[in-house]
Amino acid sequence: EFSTRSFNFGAYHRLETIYSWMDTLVAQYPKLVTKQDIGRSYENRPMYVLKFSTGGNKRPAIWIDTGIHSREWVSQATGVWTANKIATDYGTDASLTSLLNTMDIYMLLLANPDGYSYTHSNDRMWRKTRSKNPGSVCIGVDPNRNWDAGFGGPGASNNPCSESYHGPSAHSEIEVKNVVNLIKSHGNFKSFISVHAYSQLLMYPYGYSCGSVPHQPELDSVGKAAVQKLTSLYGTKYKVGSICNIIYPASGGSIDWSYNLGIKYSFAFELRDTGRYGFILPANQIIPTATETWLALKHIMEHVRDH
Ligand code: ING
Ligand code: ZN
Repeated sequence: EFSTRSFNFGAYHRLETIYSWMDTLVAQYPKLVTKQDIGRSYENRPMYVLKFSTGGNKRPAIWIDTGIHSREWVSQATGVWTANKIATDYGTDASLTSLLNTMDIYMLLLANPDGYSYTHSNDRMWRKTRSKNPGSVCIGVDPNRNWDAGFGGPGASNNPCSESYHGPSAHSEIEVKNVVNLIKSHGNFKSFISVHAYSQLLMYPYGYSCGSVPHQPELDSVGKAAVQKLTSLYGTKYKVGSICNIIYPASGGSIDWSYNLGIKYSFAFELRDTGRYGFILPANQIIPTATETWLALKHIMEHVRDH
């Protein structure tokens, strides 16, 4: 219905628009991009992963998810821009091209599709999934407290009405389970990057503990170098550190789970801004945010490729 050339990357779009844009991207770059159905959401929406691959079988891979919290709209919008950037730069950007000659990139642009739909139809500030909680009138689980990593520990709530409700059990949320299944069955992910907003942070594990992970020095130096590149573009300032030390204790987060599974290069971004607009970041900041973030993503991916 539209070519990727006429798509407005500087606007926030509804779920259906993003899903149909994904089809045009696949149609335009069929040798590079495929769409994989990883299962359904609680409300039965499909969950699609874009796979960027130049061949091979289960090559070492990089995971990027956006929109696990539905109200963080600049995350999903950055994901869309980034997917387009990967497709258009392959073959012209030497660094990205060499990366894709040995590795695959997987992107889940709408990690919480029910929540995203709800932020358009009912409540712009919805964060959680939309699953029913038996015995409670409150809806939804925090999908970034639901992973099997310190599940139910500090920084998560056992109250279904809380914005950080961890859910009845680890991976109770089908949206989380679908990702867990893909990552585990693939078995060759080297990096797991989850994109949130806002606060301008680049974080590594752990959230469930304030102690250092074994690879803390390497993750910290990769993160700092990535952020230096991000800042070089427009001067946007970022802080780097472990989740627990730099933001707050948070158990059951996705990158703690991926790190404990053996995916060393596990990172989480908090994109713009620092609170002036917060979740309601004006659309004219989407492209600048995505463009600067790309420099950091590329730095991390290059480090993963070369190590
Ligand atoms: N912040 C994240 C949250 O889930 C985070 C911070 C990231 C915690 C990664 C744990 C792991 O609370 C937002 N804004 O959602
Ligand atoms: Zn978030």
